[in-house]
Amino acid sequence: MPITPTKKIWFDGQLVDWEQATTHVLSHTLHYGTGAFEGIRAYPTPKGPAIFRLREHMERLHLSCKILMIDLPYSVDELCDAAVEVVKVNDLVNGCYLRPLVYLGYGEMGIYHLNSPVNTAIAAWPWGAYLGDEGVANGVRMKISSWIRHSPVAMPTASKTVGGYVNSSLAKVEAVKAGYDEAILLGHDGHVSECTGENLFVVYGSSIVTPPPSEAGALRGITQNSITTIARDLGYEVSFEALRRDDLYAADEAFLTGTAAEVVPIASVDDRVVGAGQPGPVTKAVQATYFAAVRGTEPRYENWLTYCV
Ligand code: PPE
Repeated sequence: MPITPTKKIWFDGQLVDWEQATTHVLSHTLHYGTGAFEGIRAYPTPKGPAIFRLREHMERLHLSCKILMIDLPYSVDELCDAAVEVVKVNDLVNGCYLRPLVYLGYGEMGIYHLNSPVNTAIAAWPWGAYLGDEGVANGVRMKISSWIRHSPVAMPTASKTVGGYVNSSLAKVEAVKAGYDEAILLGHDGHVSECTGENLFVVYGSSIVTPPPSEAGALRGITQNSITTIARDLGYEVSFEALRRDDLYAADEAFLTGTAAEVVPIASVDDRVVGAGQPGPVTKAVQATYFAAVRGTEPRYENWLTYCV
């Protein structure tokens, strides 16, 4: 999806012009993929723009770096302050997507990375619905990928590692080329893991099930966590259980969750229509509450917002 440039990017502690936030071709992460990133959204609220679950995202960035043995030189508080500054300085009053990136820069070549300089950037720009407005409203067509998710013994799946997204790109391109909107990846043991940039939920009646991130080799999604809380608050039962491919075909409803994608109904999986092929009542209820929470119109979840005013 195209990027709409804004004015400033936070780069190693300074606000620099958008065009100046560049790196050398011999930056370590470009060659070996050892780096970590986040995806965060800010939304307009009645009290001004607010970033959703900012602290949790910056904590996960720290965890990703710890796992990769990258010494992130900014604290969670400093990164949170920087993110707020980026939203403010770019006048992103209608909301935006924020992309923090920690990468290894220019200095050394060779796989051993502990002597490479660490660079940290936070960019932000307006970004629409990742899987399209039509997908958010009416659902997306999913395909089980021929690529399996990384085995957690091959890649640390709890870390949002730059290089790990090669697996996602392969699956995404395969699905789109085959005429679908998005891919679902099975894990190394054949259980459902996650999508290329989203977690997945299925609904049986009024019971909601999602794969346990650690066992499934999936990212521990912050949206997955928000939806679990919201659904339980709405009175639904939510459990973390391993799912097989045919459990998806048997579902009454299904949806995916992620910061970029938000909450998107699944219309079909491998051309098997999910439920009635239209977003079901449980999906619609959690989706509506999620959109109210991020937009600051559901007071119960106001502590998830960091105002940028
Ligand atoms: N799984 C993967 C593999 C993943 O990349 C994401 C986020 C999630 C699950 C959901 O996590 P959370 O955002 O905390 O609910 N993917 C980010 C990057 C997407 C992209 O394509 O780029 C995002 O949604 O910002």
